[in-house]
Amino acid sequence: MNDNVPVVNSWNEWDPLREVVVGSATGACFEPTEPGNRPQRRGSASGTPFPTGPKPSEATEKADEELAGLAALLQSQGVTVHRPAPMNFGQRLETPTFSVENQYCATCPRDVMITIGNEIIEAPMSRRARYFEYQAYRDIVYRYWNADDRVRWTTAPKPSMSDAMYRSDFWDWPIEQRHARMHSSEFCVTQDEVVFDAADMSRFGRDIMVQESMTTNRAGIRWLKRHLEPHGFRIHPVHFPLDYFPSHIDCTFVPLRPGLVLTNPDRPIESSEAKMFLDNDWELVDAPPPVLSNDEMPQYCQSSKWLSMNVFSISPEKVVVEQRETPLQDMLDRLGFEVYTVPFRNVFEFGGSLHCATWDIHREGTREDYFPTLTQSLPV
Ligand code: DAV
Repeated sequence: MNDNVPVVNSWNEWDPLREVVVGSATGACFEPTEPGNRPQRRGSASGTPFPTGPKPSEATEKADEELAGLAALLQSQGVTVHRPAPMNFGQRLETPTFSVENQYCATCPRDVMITIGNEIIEAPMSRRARYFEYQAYRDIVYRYWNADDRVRWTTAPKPSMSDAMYRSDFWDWPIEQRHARMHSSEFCVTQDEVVFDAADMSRFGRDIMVQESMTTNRAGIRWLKRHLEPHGFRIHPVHFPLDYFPSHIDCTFVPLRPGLVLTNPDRPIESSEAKMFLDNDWELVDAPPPVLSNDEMPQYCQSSKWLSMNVFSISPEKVVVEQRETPLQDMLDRLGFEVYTVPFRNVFEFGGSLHCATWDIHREGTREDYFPTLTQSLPV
């Protein structure tokens, strides 16, 4: 690696990948019902109670096999892969402001950890069961932090996660009420404390998109603005008004290389927010329909069928897509990408697909300005 570049260095979602963390399903528990989350079974079992406690070893073993397959593919591309430390997710949490029966897993580092240039940020998180998830990555963070004093490390303020932080009736709102209230971005977390999950961010060099969602509130976006803008970044809140349950941006708006974003046809970006992309000659290309319907997703999976577009870039030319998503593979092939595939459906019930299950720590490249019209419009 080039000695002049800090060991932590990742400015966008697509530059050539050198070091990454791939999550693990080992020791995972079912996500508990809590004010920030109401897990439901899918398909014919919907309506029957959601299981609690540790996931069966058969499920975690199948997911771990697929995660190992992703790790092996990345290694074969010359990428250094790290894995999270084991944690006891079955442990009940009792804190001064909340308690929860068990924790979740370390399958989706993307939700908790983010690299912004030479800085690692640990997100506050929005759910009780995920409050301590950052601990699975602390050994990794310390290794980088000890190795290079140019590495910045920030842990964002932890919210109380007390009952008052949530709108407890959110999950029962009828769809009309949800529609009416989402235009003021009212979801299950209130605006009183700083709340964000790292996966609501998408990095485009100087510019970072942050989705306002069930997992990221306006105070969270304000915190990111105040923290990052003095260091030369621009934070852009983004909204996808047809998504009634927005959580994490990476099944909705997925940049693949400079000038190209994979978009979700069910969830177009707010038109005023599309402007900066169109003004700077970015193409927004809709993903094809996913192979599975929402009802066909694995029974305990809480994500939508749009996990199909949760792809992971090895470089601006190479992208990893879930093995059975052939319509998307064909489209990316036509767009000039070299498409790599791995089976990953057994990971879905652990919180996501390929982008969710990774956290890139080192990509080649530097911070670039992909939106020159924004810079030109700055006062001189
Ligand atoms: O579309 O269901 C899932 C994101 C998982 N981390 C969706 C978003």
